Amino acid sequence: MIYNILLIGYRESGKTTYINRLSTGEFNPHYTPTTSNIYNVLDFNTKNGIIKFNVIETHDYDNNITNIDGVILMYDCNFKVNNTYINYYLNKYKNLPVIVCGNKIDLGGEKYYYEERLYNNYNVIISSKSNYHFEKPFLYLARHLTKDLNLEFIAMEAIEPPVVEYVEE
Ligand SMILES: Nc1nc2c(ncn2[C@@H]2O[C@H](COP(=O)(O)OP(=O)(O)O)[C@@H](O)[C@H]2O)c(=O)[nH]1
Ligand SMILES: [Mg+2]
Repeated sequence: MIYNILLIGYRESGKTTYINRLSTGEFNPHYTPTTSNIYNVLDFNTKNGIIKFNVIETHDYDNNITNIDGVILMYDCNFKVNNTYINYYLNKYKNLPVIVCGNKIDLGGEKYYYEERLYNNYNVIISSKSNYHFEKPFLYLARHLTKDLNLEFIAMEAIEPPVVEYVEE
């Protein structure tokens, strides 16, 4: 099963970094503005098999991207969020699972951390730098899209190194 996920939110909130971290493990400390939509496929393993997400990152506030199954709405939790901005997307995608995701908690974020409560159970605080709760947005979407609220991700099985036999000569 493959689900189309829209990744949208504030500029520099860390959307590109987040997806790169999940797909390659890399953390890039430099900011490169994203100008066009970016597509990435991410796989998550569950006991029921692999779930694939086709993630579309966009900066286009009024985008008309269709066939979306779920939304990650990202902000930097070290800055106050603009509720009009958040509510615009919550309303636009009200028929879909939307996870509001405050990134960069490793920088402190104490001041605006309370925003977590504003959006109840569909807000999560993460850090792409420290990996804090960084699988949670996709877990939330996976649970709602498969309608299995107890779903858990399991680690991908590492490929075993080949067994080498040493023969004494
Ligand atoms: N400290 C910290 N910096 C981050 C984190 N995630 C992203 N960044 C930085 O934030 C900047 C903007 O990230 P980017 O992914 O390009 O933002 P985008 O515009 O939303 O795609 C970059 O300099 C990243 O290194 C994080 O969790 N913690
Ligand atoms: Mg970007």
